[in-house]
Amino acid sequence: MDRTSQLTACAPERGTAYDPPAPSGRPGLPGLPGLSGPAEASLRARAARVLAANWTGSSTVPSRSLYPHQWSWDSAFVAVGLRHLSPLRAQTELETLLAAQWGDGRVPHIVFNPSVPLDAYFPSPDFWRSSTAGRAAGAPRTVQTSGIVQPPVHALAVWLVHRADPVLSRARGFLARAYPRLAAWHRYLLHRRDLGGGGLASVVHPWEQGMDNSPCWDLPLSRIPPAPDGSFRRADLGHGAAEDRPTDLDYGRYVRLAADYRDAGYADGGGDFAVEDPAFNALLIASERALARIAEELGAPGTARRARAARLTAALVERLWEPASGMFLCRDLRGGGLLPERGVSGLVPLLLPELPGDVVGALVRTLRGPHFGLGRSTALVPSYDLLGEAFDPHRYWRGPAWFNTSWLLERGLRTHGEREPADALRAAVPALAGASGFAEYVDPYTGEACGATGFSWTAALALDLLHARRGPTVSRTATGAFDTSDKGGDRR
Ligand code: 9WN
Repeated sequence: MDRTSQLTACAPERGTAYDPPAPSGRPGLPGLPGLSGPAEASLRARAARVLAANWTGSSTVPSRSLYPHQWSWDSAFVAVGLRHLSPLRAQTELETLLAAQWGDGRVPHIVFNPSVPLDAYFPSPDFWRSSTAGRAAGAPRTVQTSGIVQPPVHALAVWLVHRADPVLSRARGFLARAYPRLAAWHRYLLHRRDLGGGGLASVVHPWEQGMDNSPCWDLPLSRIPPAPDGSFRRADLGHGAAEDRPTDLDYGRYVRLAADYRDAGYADGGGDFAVEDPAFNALLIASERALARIAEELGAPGTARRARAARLTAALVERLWEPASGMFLCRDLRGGGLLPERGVSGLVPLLLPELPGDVVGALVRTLRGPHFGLGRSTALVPSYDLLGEAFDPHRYWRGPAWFNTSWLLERGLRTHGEREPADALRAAVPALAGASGFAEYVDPYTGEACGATGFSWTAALALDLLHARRGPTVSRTATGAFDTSDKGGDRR
């Protein structure tokens, strides 16, 4: 791709009633100005309006137009931001999701809202047929869901939401009710999804990893015969620009994979796509550490969970670390090897405090070097290698920057004492979120809005980092006193 087309403006979805106006002018990248007090207050208010507009009464849709149901990892990120506005709504968000958990422990990637018309999103409930096709796997009867999963950020989110208001959390028994569900969720991933036998969880569909259209999937996906033309109707093209979305061929393959999984009763192990992904597993490990804290808060020992997190970290390094690339890569279990593409997923393990020092050093160099350009040519982390052949600054997960991955890497950098780049990300996330109208994602070079605007996790994570700029989390203890014990890393 030549540089001229890299600078072409994204074609964001037309504004809806939920989209707050973005200030005019381009954000200056990568040196973003600090926010003045009034600008910060106005940004908070705009972010809060996005979350209020996307709230359905029991959960938050990622986008009213493009994604009109509840999505799993979106809800976890949303709850992290909502906790600063309403700890009760944040708890409810996660409880609504966990209530749709299947008997085998999986937390579905979509919980469908029955009042939304079937043609508003594809694949719709009549495609997944969870309550019939998923019966053997224990799909709930009262709510329709998809049958695949998304990254397990939930225990981390539950812990952070609890920390925002421990008094309310204890009064509602929030942790006590969430804990068994989260434990079953992790059990499902660690047992049913250890398809490679090395201890890590595998994803069986690109949508499960959350970075749907990443070039990391091109090779494993190329083996999948697409669903026949005309056998499905995409709803996403009615909202987004076709040139920014996955191609029809890739969509056909997504549909085929999902239909095969459904037709096998959502039983694990037999599918043609199985990949061990660094971000998915890093989030599982971070969440396992959060589960240890939750267990301790409930008066149970967390030691076994901490030991498991340490073992999983070692397995992650052993199976997915690639020293020559200076980052983690995906392992294709059906093709038998590490996939060479550099996706942002391979940097996310920076979140983990027990990573060996040489791995941390190499990850930070890769993040700031020519492949991701952080602090040099980019202010947010691109979703894919700036130098990769498949790089496209506008196409879904093939180059643009998403706000959730930058939020995760801010946390990772801070965990390892990399204060300067962490501070820069802490400033860039809210500034670019506001300037883009809380876009779903942005061009990594220009910060221009792509995809939906008024996107929930963008607003939520901007709020969270605005809050973090004020200093350590201050929350009430059981006695009503203020507790300032959170000091960064996984205490945040
Ligand atoms: C499929 C909701 C979801 C995000 C994913 C993002 C996109 C869906 C789609 O939207 O995926 O799950 O239709 O493209 O890739 O990360 O959770 O915001």
